[in-house]
Amino acid sequence: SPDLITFGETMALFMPSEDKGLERASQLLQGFGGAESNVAIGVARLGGSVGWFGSLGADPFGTMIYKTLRGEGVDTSQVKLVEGESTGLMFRERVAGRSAVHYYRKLSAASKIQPQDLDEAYIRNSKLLHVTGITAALSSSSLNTLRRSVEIAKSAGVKISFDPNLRLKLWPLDEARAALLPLAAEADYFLPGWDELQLLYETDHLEVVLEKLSALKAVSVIKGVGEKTIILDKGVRTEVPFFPAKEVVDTVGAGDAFCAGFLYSILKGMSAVEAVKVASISGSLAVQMKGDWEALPVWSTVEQQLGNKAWVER
Ligand code: KDG
Repeated sequence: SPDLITFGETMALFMPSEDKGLERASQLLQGFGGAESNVAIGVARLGGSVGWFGSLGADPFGTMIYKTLRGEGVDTSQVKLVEGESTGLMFRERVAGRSAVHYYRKLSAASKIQPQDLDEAYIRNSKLLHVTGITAALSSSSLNTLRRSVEIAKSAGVKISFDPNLRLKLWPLDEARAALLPLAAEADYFLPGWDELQLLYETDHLEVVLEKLSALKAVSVIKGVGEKTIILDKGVRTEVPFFPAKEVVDTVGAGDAFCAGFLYSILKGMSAVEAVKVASISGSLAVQMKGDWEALPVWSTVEQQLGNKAWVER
């Protein structure tokens, strides 16, 4: 198996080619995106060994996703292209400077994934399983599959990484909280955003949240506390400033790029703090192009930036 395994839903993505909302657009750009496959592409570009799986429809969009992931060097041996099922779709637009997403994913092939679809040996023989709260939100069978994958990983000593990826378009906050907090408790690496933590823990007091996170076994990496990342590792707290982005074109996918840099580095044996530096560079480069994963960097690009003297750990 690859060192890192992740799974979830990947959808075809359409967005207006001009700076117009969907209502007025005459042309759409076609791509694809999915939090977990974004991470997988990011890790593969950096040179890591990674596999992504999930169900796709046996339709042109499923084929596009499958072939592109393979081309990016992601192991797709466990991907299923399901005959008679559809690949989920999403449309994104910028209206009045704000990004909005419209999902067409109910009853998609991915949301019908079942625990029986998991290849246990594939998970057991990996080093790290990365899952996100989007998979938890898709359907009860998808949530059960996620829980089962975590069980399999744990029983085999495979480490677990968890990004809550809270999507309130997919489920109500109460339900999300009830499903996601227990998953955070199972994780070895917990990678939430500060905005998500405030909703999950119902407080905007950083110290209160840090106290709660200290009770978890995970190394917690909190993205976007102001312009920095806070790392909480066995009670020790470290802050790393965000790597400055030259130009911000599209922030969607920045969190996934961050995860990719972090997980790649952890698998290389780096400390959590060093891994966050790589993550921060990867996240900052990813926002400089349209699309979720297109701008994800290769290792040599990250390495050049690591030598950037103007950017120091505080
Ligand atoms: O992290 C970016 C994702 O939000 C995007 O690729 C779409 O996976 C996605 C989702 O379900 O929102």
